Amino acid sequence: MRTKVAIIGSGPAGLLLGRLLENAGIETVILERRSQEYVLGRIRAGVLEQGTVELLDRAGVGEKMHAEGLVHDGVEFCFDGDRHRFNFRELVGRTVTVYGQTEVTRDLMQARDRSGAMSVYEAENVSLHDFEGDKPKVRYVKDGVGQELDCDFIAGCDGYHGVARASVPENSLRTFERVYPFGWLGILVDKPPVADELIYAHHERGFALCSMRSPTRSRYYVQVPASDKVETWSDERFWDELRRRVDAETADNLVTGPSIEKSIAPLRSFVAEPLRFGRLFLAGDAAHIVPPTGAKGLNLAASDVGVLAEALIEFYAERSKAGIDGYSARVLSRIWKAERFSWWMTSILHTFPDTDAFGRRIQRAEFEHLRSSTIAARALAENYTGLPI
Ligand code: RFL
Ligand code: PHB
Repeated sequence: MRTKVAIIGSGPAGLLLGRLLENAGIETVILERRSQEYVLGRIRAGVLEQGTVELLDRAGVGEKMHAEGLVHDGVEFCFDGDRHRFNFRELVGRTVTVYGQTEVTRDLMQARDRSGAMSVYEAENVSLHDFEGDKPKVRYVKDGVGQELDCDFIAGCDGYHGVARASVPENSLRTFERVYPFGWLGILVDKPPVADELIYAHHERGFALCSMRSPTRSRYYVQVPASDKVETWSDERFWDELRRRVDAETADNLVTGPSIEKSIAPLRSFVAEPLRFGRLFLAGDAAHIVPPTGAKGLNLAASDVGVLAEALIEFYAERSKAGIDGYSARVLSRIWKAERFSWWMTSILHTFPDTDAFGRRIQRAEFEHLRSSTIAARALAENYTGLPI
């Protein structure tokens, strides 16, 4: 079998890259380890930057997002019960859209199904070969039968635990990492959200986030120690803890109910460099991880593949290697800025086991600066709504 671009992974990065390339007449095959249902069952990101919305529009999959997504002009911070709203539209003239990763993934999968492009789900033992030369190939097993896919390029869009980054010789890759001593316990509930916009709450008991998926479906998170097990968190315990970390008005207005999903996500910052090895590219979570505090993971995945698609389209149209040669440096510049923002948001909003009284005063001073200085607030708004590529 032969294709132009073999894409490993059917998450948002792989699916969006596939869509952008197929729209330009470049044939792709997506190989995904899991089933389609499994991929759609993962509850993850909720906030899309304006640039991500524009890219999904360009890919021709924006219709449902515009019909059902919630455009938010700002977010609120709640620091030890004191609330402050950041109005992004006023500060930087930009907004974000609340539309779940599950929906983005479903829209992209449906568009791919309609186009007839090939996706292989439950592809086992995917392995990458000869990407340092001109004729890379990918081997995999489907229904017990070994397969080989010849291609021009391989896009590693297979997430943090994928095979693509692991296939790169260790001495060709430099990695940078920070692991945080806590995770986010998240629940999804079919009840209306407590507020019109997201509330990021700092409290000495730990961080909390009030988010949403729709006018009738809410998503809430509380910071928990990295060692906590989800089984020890009954719904009641979760709601009690959330109420203690937000202001009194929010606590009173919470509409609680049985959780329909509950899971703990560890927090990590990670970057690999470079992101191109001959004819193999890394994009999305395969290349970098951010803690979810800045809502950047899915958005970075989208901007990576936006740049990669442009580079590959240029290669096929003009036989120019300029775009693919520049891919790694171009995306890493934006990735590091998003890493910095996500690390900073995490640092000011969470309670760290080793934070002393001095550290707590510094966190408070960050909040006071943000709420009293339009310049500081504009920097927050510029980063949250998305830096240009
Ligand atoms: P994904 O989504 O992990 O998809 C990778 C796919 O590759 C498959 N795969 C393989 N396929 C073939 N062979 C192999 N050997 C393979 N190994 C793996 C996997 O099965 C999977 O289907 O990566 P991608 O596409 O790069 O997308 C990245 C995003 O999923 C991620 O960055 C975001 O979810 C992060 N994130 C958030 N991002 C935001 O922009 N805004 C948010 O509000 C936000 N909130 C979050 C988040 C992530 C969270 N968790 C659970 C990590 C909230 C949470 C709780
Ligand atoms: C979410 O709704 O899942 C969400 C929102 C904002 C974040 C992280 C996660 O920063």
